Order: sequence, then C-alpha cells, then structure tokens
Amino acid sequence: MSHNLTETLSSQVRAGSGRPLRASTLMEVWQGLSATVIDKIADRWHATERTYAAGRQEHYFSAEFLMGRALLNNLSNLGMVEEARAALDSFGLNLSEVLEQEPDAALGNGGLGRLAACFLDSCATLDLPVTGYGILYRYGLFKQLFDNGFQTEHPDPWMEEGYPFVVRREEAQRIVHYADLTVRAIPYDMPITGYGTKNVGTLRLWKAEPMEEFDYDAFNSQRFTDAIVDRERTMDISRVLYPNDTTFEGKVLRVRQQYFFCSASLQAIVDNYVEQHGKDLSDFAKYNAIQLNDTHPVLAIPELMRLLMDVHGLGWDEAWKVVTATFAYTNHTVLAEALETWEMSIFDRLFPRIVEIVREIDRRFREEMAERGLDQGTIDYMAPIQHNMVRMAWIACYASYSINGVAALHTEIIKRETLGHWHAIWPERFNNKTNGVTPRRWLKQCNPRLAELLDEVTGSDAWVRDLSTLSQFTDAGTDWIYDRLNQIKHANKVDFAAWVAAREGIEIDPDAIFDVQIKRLHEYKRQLLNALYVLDLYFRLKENPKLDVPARVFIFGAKAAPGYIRAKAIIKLINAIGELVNNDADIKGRIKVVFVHNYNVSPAEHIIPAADISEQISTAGKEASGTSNMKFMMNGALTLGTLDGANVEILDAVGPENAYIFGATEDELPELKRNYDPRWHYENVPGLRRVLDALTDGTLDDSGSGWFHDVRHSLLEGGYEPADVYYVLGDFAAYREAKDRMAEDYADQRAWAAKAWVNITRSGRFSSDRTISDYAREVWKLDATPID
Ligand code: Z2T
Repeated sequence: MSHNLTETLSSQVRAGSGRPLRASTLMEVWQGLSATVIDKIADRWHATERTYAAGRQEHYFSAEFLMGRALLNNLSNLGMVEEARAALDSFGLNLSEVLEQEPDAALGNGGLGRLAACFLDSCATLDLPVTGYGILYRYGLFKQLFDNGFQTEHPDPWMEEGYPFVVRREEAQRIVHYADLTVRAIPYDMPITGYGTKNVGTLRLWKAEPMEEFDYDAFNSQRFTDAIVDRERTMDISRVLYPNDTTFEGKVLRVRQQYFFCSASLQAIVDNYVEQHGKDLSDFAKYNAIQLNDTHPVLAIPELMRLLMDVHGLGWDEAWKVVTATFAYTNHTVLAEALETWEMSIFDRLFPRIVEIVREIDRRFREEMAERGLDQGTIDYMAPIQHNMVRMAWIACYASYSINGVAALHTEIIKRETLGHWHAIWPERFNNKTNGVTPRRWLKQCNPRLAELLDEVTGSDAWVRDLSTLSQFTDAGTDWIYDRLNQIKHANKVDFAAWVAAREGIEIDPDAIFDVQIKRLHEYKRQLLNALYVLDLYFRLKENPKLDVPARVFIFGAKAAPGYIRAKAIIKLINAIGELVNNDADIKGRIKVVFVHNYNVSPAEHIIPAADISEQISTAGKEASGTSNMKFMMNGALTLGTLDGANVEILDAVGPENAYIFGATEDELPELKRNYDPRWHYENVPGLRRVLDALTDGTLDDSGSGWFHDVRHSLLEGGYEPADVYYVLGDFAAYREAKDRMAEDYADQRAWAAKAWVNITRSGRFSSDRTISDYAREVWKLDATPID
C-alpha cells in the first residue's frame, strides 16, 4: 500500500515538474501529492454527483467560502495521513513541511465564510446531497503586513502557481447577461470529502470569462481598445473578494458579482431539473431547496422568477409559489450598517428585467399587506423598495419559507427587533440554528495530541463523526487525564512558541498563560478592551514589581477592513503596546504581546490548540454567534467572555464554574446606556485614568497619525456618535476582575485541566454536524444519501 502511494506520488510529481522527485521543489511535491488525492477520489466523486442529481438536493448559495488548506483535510478524511508521511519519508521529506507549502483558499472574510466551509465538511460527512455555489475569486482576502505597526494590505493571488483542488468544467459553462455586458461563467468544482464515508460533495465556484477568446473584428479595428476594456470588465467580475465583513458597500462591481454567481448557479440547477424531471417546472421545489447565506445571494429570488416565467413559461402566481417554497434565509448580524440596500439606479443599469420583477414583488407585497390591514407606515417600512432603494433583507424575508438566526440569543433579537415586523406576520417561518464548527479540521487535524487522548479515553475514533459521544466521558475526568491534558497543552504551546518565533520574531514562554483573541477587528468585538487590560497590567507591574501574578502572553490576530480607520487605529495601538511591553526590561518577560500578522485559517490551526484562554468579549447583543469560541472550547481553552452570541450556550453546556463570564448583559444594556457617563468611569474605576492618559501623554507612539487621540476621544467625548458606543469603559472593571481571577485560578493546574476537560467533552453540540443535521431535518427536509 505504502509502496503504491510512493509510486503514484513520484509519477505525479514528475508529470508536474518535469524532473525527478528528488530534484523537484517542495511546492511541486505539494502539487503532486494533491494530484494523487484527486486521482484517488475521482470515481466516488463522479458517482456521488450522479446520485445526488436524481433526488432532492440542497444548494448552499454563498458569496464566501473560507476553505483554508485542502491537502491535510483530504488526506485525513481518506485515512491516508500515515501513508503519505511514510511515502515522503522515503524521499527524505517531511509531511508538515510539504503541507506548509499550501496557500490558504481565503475566499471569505471571517465567520460567515468559514461557517460555509464547515457546513460543506459536515454535509459530506453526513452523506447529504448538498452543493455549495460561490465565486472563484482570483484574489482572496488581502494579505496583511505591518509597517511600523500600521496595517498594510497586499494582493493575495492564491492560485497563481496552480491549484490542484479545483477542476475546470468547460462543458458546464453558462452565460450571464447584463444590460451592458454578456459574460461566460465557467464552473470550477472542488471535491469535498467527508470523514469515514465514500460520498464526495462539491463546491462549485464560478469564474467570469469573456464570450470569445478574441473578438478579431474589434481587435483589428479602431474598436481595439474598447475590446480590451470589455475583456477586462468581464474579468473584473470574479477578480477580487470585497474585504468588508459586517459593513455594506454599494459598489456596482459587488452587485455584478452577486448576480453573476446566482444566475449561473440557478441555470445549472434548473437545467438539471429539466434533465431529470422534465420541462414542467412546477415541482421544482420538491427537488430543490436553496439556502441563502445572508443577503449576498438574494438576487437569486428575482432571478429564479425570471427563469421560471421567461424561459419556462410559468405564470407569476405559479412561479411565486415555487420560489417561496425554495428559498430559506440565514441572517448573520443585527448591525444596521450591514444591511444591504441597493440604489435602484444601479439595478436599472445592470438588469432591467430584474428591476421589473422586483417592482412587481414590491407592488404585490404592498397590496397583500394592505389586505392584512397593516398601516401605511409599517408597509412602507417593510416594502422591498422604498425611496428608490432595494432592500435585500426584506425581499429575503418575504420570499423565504424559513428565516433563521445563528445562535439562540441572536434569533431572539432578530425576532424582537431587526426582523420584528416579519416575525409578527409569519412567526412560523422563524427558527434558530446555532452555528457549529467541524471537529475534523478543528480538533482531529489541528490537535493530533488531543485527538489521540480522546481515542484512548473513548476507546475508538467514533467521536470524530459524532462529537456528542464525548459527553459520556465528562465524569470519567480523573487525575491521569488531567495530567495528560496539561502535557498536551504544554507540548502544543512549545510548538506554537517555535512557530511564533519563526514567523513574528518574538520569544514567548510556554509556561505563561496564552490568552488569545483572534477575529476580525471591529469595535463591537472590543479588542480595545483587551488592549486596555494589557496596558493596565503593565502599569500595575511597573508600580509593584513584586506583584504575584503568573506570566502572560496576549495573542491577537485580526484584519481590519481597509476603509475602517478606527479598526486600523486599534491595530496600531495593540502593536504600540507590544513595543512598549515586550521591550521593557523591568517587565522581565512577564507580559508579552504577540500580534500574529495575516491571521487566516491556517494560522488559526496553529494558535487554537495552544490557547489557555478564549477571549469572546463583544458588547452583549452585537455578536450574532461567534464560531472561534467553539473551536477553542473543543481544544480545551476556557471562555472568558460576555453573555453574547453562542457564548450563552457554551456557558449553558459547561456551567458557570468552567468559564469566566463578565459584564453587562443584553437586557441590562439599554438602561445602563441611558444613564451612561464614560467620564465617571474614567475618574472612578481603578486603573482607567492611567491607561486612557497613556494613549496621549507620550507613553505610546502613534507615529504622528493622531489616531490614539481619536481613540481616547471616542471613548470619553464621542462626537459624530455618542461616547463609547460599545461600553468599553462600562465593562472595564468587571473584565479586569474576571481576568485577574482567571489568572489566579491558573496556578492550580489540575483544577484548570478539569475545567478544560468539561469544555472538551461538552463541545458536541457545537459540532457543525449537529447544526447541519438540524438544517437537514427541519429546514431542507433532506435525507442522507450514501452512494452504493
Ligand atoms: C460575518 O463573518 C458575520 C456576519 C456578517 O453579517 C458578515 C460576515 Cl462576513 C453580514 C459573522 C458574525 O459576525 C458572527 O457572529 C457569526 O458567528 C458568523 O458570521 C457566522 O454566522
């Protein structure tokens, strides 16, 4: 067997590099090993596609899929890791080194895109007939570097050196029409293997290409430059991922992208229906469900109406019946600035037929609501079009048979507030689907030491396919397990320290508490609160060098949207605090700050297994769910957080003695904010004055940007917005207390490990397998369909 892989690997590498393996680069070896994986799964992949095509299917529409690396994931799912290690070994090569060659497929911003990736993994593992549809961005999320502590952004041409995990399907191309442009959509399919199954699912990513390779007439005339410009306008469509997470940008190119992948995907789905079930489309929803990952793919609603009416001859009422039985909508945020509302004039320019359809949806909506007796104010508020703006979330709610939030608290908030009017009319459409993460990537692959312990304690690897089985072993927690857990965590921290030293040039002590906050930079996530604590601890140590506190490493990873200046200021601030603290001899290394640059999926796989503390400190009510909180929990880090998003459910799973919960709650905040005086906190809360003054008194250097002054001002005075919108100063005292208490508790290593064990063994409900089973049963009405 091992000999077999050695042979295939060697010939795949030779075919790719034109050299013997021993003379090929590590990148070429990565390419060759990846090609052997595709070779291995080709037959099953094809069989799965044919099986799924015939029955009921679910289609997951998402503008983002944050896939990360593919090779280890596939080797692990196929049970080939040891074989691959041995094969490489026989050539004197190291598997980890080869794996590190792989670029991350960073076709997403953060939680929403990574959720889509975890979902595909679970669908494959559960043999569910689900296909993902998105865009093959040539440039993924920008690469982040630091220049003197300032974030700089750089392009990420992630597949320029060739990417074996997508296959171009020339024959399955579709044509997408805009009023001013017609383009070809070429699908690139990525196989999605599952763990312990032969089924292989598909992620279909569309690339935009010009209609004709060369328009010879145009090229040979005075229209030469026009022809070039048109080609480039087409290539623009799938060129780049927009780097905003929870803020909306009303750019023409973005709406072109959205329509592009929705139209191409729907055409493929409708064509398959016709092929399998005939030309009468009235039963379309019996065989197809479409999940809309936020509002980014909501143009699929009018586009399916168009296809059903204009191409397949259905009347409006028939088509609307099909559409409203097909779509389900997931909301991912309550932040107002994220709501997608497009100017009608943009739609007019791009797709007049879609405009007609949206206007008719609007007209009928208003009529229907008037019949229900709603007042004009409410109708105007809820209507798909108002003041020449198209409101994508409102269209989604009107046309979808299911509307869900992503954690229990979040769903309650959208029912009560964000989507309160829709809930009043259609309460039965609303449901909660608490997010989850895949235990394959986020436990088995990234933390092999812990995976081995779980195999040992449970007697098999069944937990990999059913994480909930671990809960039977919570009570089995005992000293030998705790000691092993501590050894594992320590070994992971040693590995991580080496990774940090090589990547960031900072030495850290594996015996210190590794306290981690990794997520997009946003004011509501309150990285600033964490930074103020670090600074406060620094001053306390300076003041009293004998202070008896354990050594701490504060680890950050975060990208700021390029136009989000306040977020960039906070990055600069954390880097400035790092400069101050890391280089102060008085501190003797008892505090270190590490800002991991270019945070992404693969760095997360190094960071999370080494974490002691998971920082989940958003202002209560603002974080829809969070998903890193779940990854940390699975890896035995304790949550230090507010009662927000899925933290609420994590607390419920582990009990208050196994987490550090602090701060104002979502229901307390309105009253607290009414009487809120940040100045009072500045003057009265121990430590606050000192840290806020350090922002502007010369202690910290913002390189003349004025940004630290702005940060301080936004907390104490406000201006355009009220002061301290996210209640950073209001929660500071409670945060400091919780973190100090946590650090004290850390000294009792066995007691700490016992808490970690409860977290690990109770993480089953945060497996994306649980989430996907719930979607499949309650929303998609989908059965497992194993091949052969
Ligand atoms: C995103 O990652 C999230 C919400 C968005 O709203 C957009 C993006 Cl790109 C439009 C995140 C939420 O902030 C996070 O709480 C949640 O866990 C994640 O989506 C997945 O649901």
